[in-house]
Amino acid sequence: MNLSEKRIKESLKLYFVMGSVNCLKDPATVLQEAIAGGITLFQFREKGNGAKTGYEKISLAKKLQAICKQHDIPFIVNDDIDLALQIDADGVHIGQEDEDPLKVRKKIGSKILGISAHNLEEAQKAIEHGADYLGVGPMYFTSTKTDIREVKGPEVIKIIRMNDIQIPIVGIGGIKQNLARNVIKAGADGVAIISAISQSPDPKLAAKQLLNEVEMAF
Ligand code: 3NM
Repeated sequence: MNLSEKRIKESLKLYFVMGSVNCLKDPATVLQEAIAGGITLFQFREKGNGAKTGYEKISLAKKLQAICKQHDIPFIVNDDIDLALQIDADGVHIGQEDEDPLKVRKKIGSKILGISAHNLEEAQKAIEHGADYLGVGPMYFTSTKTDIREVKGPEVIKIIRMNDIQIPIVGIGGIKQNLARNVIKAGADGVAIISAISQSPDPKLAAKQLLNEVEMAF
């Protein structure tokens, strides 16, 4: 899938990110419920203690990808470029500590490339390196990711936008329903969420409420 910048911005509105360790029940069920609630993009992020590897990881990726395909939700793979290529995912998301973005771009061609950035300098570099969108975080404190950077809040997105950077941006980290609005108001095109959806007793309702907050904030 080669999405235009406009379509990428639209699909970032409610970006659900997860892997099996983030879920309280079967990840396929969680994803289906989140889709029913209105998520607009999905990232498979199979990381952390107890994460699946090898065949099990590939098998889960394919299962979740098939669900996304049924509902026309683009499927992004975190970090694992080989997996993204093997299953023909719609894109990849990499962090500052991952593989060189220029090399990744060569490998993935026109697939979507998302890059994590934590400040203006990293944002500028990511754009030079061919990012299609930026994931900026952590917006708020989160215990979902252990190696997070200093929390600087939505202010970082404001600074990036003040420097005339128009690239699609999604805020990530500790975003709950009552905080989504601040992230959009700061200039993000959407919010990326793990636990507020994956750990909710009702992922469909959680997604619906988050989407509503985001849409009201534009
Ligand atoms: N990246 P939750 S914070 C995957 O700051 C990830 O770049 C972050 O999970 C960053 O929505 C984070 O549960 C975890 O807080 C997001």
